[in-house]
Amino acid sequence: MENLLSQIAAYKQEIENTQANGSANLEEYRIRFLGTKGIVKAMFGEMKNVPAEQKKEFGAILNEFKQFAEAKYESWKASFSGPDELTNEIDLTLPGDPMNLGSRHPISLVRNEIISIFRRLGFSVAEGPEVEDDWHNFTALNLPENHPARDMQDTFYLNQNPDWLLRTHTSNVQVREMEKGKLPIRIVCPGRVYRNETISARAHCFFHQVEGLYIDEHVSFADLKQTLYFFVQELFGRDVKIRFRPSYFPFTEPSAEMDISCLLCNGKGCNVCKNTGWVEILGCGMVHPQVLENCSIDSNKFTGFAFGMGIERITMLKHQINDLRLFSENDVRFLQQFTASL
Ligand code: 2NM
Repeated sequence: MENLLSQIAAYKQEIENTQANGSANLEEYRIRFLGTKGIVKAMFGEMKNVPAEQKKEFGAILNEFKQFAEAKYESWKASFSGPDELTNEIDLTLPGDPMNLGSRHPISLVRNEIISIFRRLGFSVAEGPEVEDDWHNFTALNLPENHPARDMQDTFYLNQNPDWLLRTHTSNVQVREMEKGKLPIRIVCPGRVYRNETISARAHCFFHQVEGLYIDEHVSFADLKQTLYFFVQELFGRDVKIRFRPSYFPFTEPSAEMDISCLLCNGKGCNVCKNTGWVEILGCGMVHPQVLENCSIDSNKFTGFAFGMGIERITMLKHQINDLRLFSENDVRFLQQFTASL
């Protein structure tokens, strides 16, 4: 009995000295003193070795010891309220796991680059519908009723209503801007366009364009040349040279195609420029007076220039990509090669 009492006193001293500094600790304490194989249980087990006349006294001491151990446990546990307990399990100062970001599509990157150059020249961005009516895609743009571009072969018409189609260029946006009647107009129109073509390395049923339009009093072909020269110098570098070749579009008069000196061979001749030293990058011209009149703009007072380019074509030149289909297959091994510089 004396022996047991001094043991209990020693345990009480131990409990008194135990410092609360974590939930792992707390659990250790619970198992050591209050667990099914713990000290309190073991001391109660000693009861059978105590002489009968001392059992009552020893029982009271044991109960007091048990309550003491339990009270210590409860007060200690209460001192760890939720979040504090968590901080012992997780180091909140550790850096997070890095998230894998995707990369921008090369078409988006080049489109953004083109837009930012024209923004610096005072152009703003305009957008419009991809499902368009005949007027905004063709008629207003001076495409005669029997023009080959209207052929079923080239244009996707909607089954429900043959007056509706998928736009074949983003000029529909420019028509809509002109119809608003607010002049001057200085816009670029980026967007997706559709043509009914057999898919190959050089043709697809959809692709992307940026078209531009500038209408004001006294806008001249010289303005067109200087604007586009600045544009290609910004996009391809100061050393790039340009040339214009006469061309034909129903919506411009005069019309031209613009070439730049070949980036790959510096004009010496290679397979990209087919040994000519030049590569075509866009079509352009002075907006046809009939187009202005179709949009209720006085063609005696106002003139304008317009241009259009394929983003795929420019991206292919910039990155030496030889198959148009790569842009729509979305193979990450292709897409990851283009970092978001813009
Ligand atoms: C091109 C080439 C030349 C053009 C013309 C117009 C509008 F609406 F002003 F008449 N928009 N885009 C144009 C002119 C487009 O793409 C090769």
